[in-house]
Amino acid sequence: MARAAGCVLLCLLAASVTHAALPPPGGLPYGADPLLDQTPFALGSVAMNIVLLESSGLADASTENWTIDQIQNIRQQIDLSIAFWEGLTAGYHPNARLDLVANYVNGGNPVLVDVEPISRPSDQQNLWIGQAMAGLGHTQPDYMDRVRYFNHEQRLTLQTHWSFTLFVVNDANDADHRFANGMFAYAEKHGPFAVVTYNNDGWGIDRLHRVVAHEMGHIFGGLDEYYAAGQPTIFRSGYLGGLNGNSEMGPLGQRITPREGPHKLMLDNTLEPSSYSLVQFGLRDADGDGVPDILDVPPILTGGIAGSDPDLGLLNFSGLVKVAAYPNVGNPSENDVTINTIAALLYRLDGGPWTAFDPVDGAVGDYEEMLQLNFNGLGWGQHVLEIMGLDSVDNASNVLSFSFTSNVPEPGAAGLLVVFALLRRRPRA
Ligand SMILES: [Ca+2]
Ligand SMILES: [Ca+2]
Ligand SMILES: [Ca+2]
Ligand SMILES: [Ca+2]
Repeated sequence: MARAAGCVLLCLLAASVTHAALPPPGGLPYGADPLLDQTPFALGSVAMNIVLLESSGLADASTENWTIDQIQNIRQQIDLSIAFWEGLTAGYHPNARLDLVANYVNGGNPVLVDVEPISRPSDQQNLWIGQAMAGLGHTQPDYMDRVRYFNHEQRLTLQTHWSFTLFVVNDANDADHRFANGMFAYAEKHGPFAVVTYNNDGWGIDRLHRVVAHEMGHIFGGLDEYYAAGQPTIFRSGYLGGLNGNSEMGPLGQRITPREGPHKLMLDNTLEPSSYSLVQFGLRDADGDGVPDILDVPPILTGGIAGSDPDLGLLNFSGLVKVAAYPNVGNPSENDVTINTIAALLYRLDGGPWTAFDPVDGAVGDYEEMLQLNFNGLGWGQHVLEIMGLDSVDNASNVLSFSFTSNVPEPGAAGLLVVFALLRRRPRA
């Protein structure tokens, strides 16, 4: 959750709770479970489902009513949060960058609920989250599951890799701009949702973007760094299992000066994450090549010679190339996932130039591709065939290499022309 603005006592009240990109083939990142893996790291395209709650007055007195101006302010602030987050990955390979899709649910209109959320303790969120999700068609017994199903549905609709929901609660008339138990902004780690209010204690609407940016840090696996949150430096979090090294709480629970200073995203909502937070979000590129570690895993090519005839100069290769996922060391109970896809298949003959060819299904872009290469009429003598695959962030697979000796008499040039024509023929879907 976000640190309280102003006074330390309020901090103590606030206990811790815990697309420009290509669409994922089949609707899901490789290895991902629809409900379990919704925001494992801050890479790829993310549906940010924004739900504003409006009290109907049926169960509680309606003390808050959204105005058009307020909603406009929220949109402006969320745009700033998105710009900040996308900026964190701007230096990465285009197919590795974070791409947040602001998805204003219900046509941007507030969703009706019977309670007045801000007048209740935040731990009664099941009342209004459950009803809002039911209104959007999700009625699983557990209200958290309703959000997970909703997130996945939105991911499929928007063709994003990931998905989470941001609930925005109106507190314009509330005396302290906090829920009845002192809470005001919090998120579930790795999703499925975050909650903010309009003013968030003393932060105010003009700084909503900072509060939203902080809560998104939790969505992508980050821990709080302020002392009252109780997350010491020895805690680890995120897909990479990064240490909470900039925490104000030392290993023995003592208060310490944070290593990289107190003005950081997960400490006081400053728009500058500590280096530790970045690792928790999955934003580490150890070799500095623009491909973050989580995606810097080469695809794996397997295969062999499926047939050959030296007298005809005939050589057939058959194989499979598939992406590989970085291990989810921080959350072993969740899946190893990647957003990488196979982007190119290449072969070369006798050390010549690498030449692209199509997979068996006619188009690259899946997590795995079947390969077939058929040579006919290779000329007399020894030949070396090499094959490899590239993924969407330009990782090269292992290279498979095969030697072949042809008995076809010279000249073989005519035969090579035939080969080229075969290779470029695209199967029809
Ligand atoms: Ca109302
Ligand atoms: Ca209140
Ligand atoms: Ca790298
Ligand atoms: Ca394919």
